[in-house]
Amino acid sequence: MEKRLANEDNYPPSNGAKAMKTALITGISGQDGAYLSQLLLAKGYRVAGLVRRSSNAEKAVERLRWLGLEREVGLVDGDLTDLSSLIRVLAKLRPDEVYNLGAQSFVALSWQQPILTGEVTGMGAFNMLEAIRLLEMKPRFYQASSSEMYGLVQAPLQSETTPFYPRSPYAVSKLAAHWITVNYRESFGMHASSGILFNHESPLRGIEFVTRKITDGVARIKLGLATHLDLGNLDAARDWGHARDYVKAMWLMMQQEVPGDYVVATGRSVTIREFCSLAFGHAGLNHQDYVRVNPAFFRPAEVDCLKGDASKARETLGWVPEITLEELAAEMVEADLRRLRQP
Ligand code: NDP
Ligand code: GDR
Repeated sequence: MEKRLANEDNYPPSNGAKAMKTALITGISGQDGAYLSQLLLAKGYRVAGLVRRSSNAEKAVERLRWLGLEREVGLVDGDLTDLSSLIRVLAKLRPDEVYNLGAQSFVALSWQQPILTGEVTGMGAFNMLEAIRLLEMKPRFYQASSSEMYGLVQAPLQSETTPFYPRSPYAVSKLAAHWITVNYRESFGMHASSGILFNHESPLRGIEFVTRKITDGVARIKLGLATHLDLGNLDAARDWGHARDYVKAMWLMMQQEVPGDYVVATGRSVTIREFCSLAFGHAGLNHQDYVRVNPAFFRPAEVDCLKGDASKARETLGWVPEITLEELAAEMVEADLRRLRQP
């Protein structure tokens, strides 16, 4: 089978239709990058993604392949920590929209690699914005901000006006990236928007994140491949949505005449324990029989409870989440059962 490798010779891609706009996605190999590619291709965009060199180029297209899109997008070599690569890629592609999704995105790891996290998750956004400014280009810019910025929450329901209190090197880095996005908008008139997205999951979620770890664990236990599942703090609560819904909000932000910042959330917050109950329940299992608390997964500083107020996104963008948490958990468990049953 022909493989689309991370090589600029693969550009420009063909999606079979006359391209309307060109979008550049950093983090295209990640969960959101895959779903955003799917959405933009369906809208007739030419989609290009920045990928890091890896000894295993197949990894970069794994999620795109899951969605049947690995031949539909163009992959260009680059790294958010390398300003010169961003300048080269922007000058070559001249995108209409830039979605900056690339990050070291695993909160727990950010205590072990705080400097790398700062350089990629924080400075990466500085680099991309600066590359755009130096080239005097005018693409619309989306920054993947995070509900983690609220951290030790200052209000029970978090909106765009709630003060931030980051609780991890990841969240501190995201906050820097968020404010530089606001600052370049205010300083240079850039069409730069920041989506403050609450947790969103899918079958394409990385296995290290708690929802996917749980649904993979459920599938393993169901199929007799494991006897239990070790987790950390079961009392933390998150406002979980589906990634497919959330990438729509990103695109909608880029279509507004006026850039801005938007909270994207469902407004429903449930504990890890409740998510376990849903996921195990979907497979006909009782989570209390299988889940063990292992302090090795506790974090040095925890974000106890997040719950977002997405009124602005609803009123301005017309965005509402369509997939319920029950549907999300069921889809993830089914996908993991299918994966593990494959030879
Ligand atoms: P993933 O972890 O699935 O994907 C992260 C992406 O960033 C991968 O494509 C990864 O590439 C890429 N990347 C990592 N380091 C670099 C680098 N140095 N240069 C270029 N690219 C790099 O994240 P998600 O898809 O879940 O999230 C997308 C973005 O949204 C992230 O910025 C995340 O922090 C943020 N976010 C996510 C939320 C969620 O709930 N999913 C909520 C709020 C914000 P590689 O494959 O090579 O590792
Ligand atoms: P989060 O997601 O830190 O919210 O960041 P994660 O799924 O890693 O943790 C959510 C909560 O679950 C608790 N938890 C565990 N977490 C993991 N990973 N593994 C466990 O075994 C476990 N047990 C309990 C955690 O303590 C935490 O409270 C995600 C990422 O996608 C970020 O990039 C993004 O910005 C935020 O969501 C919004």
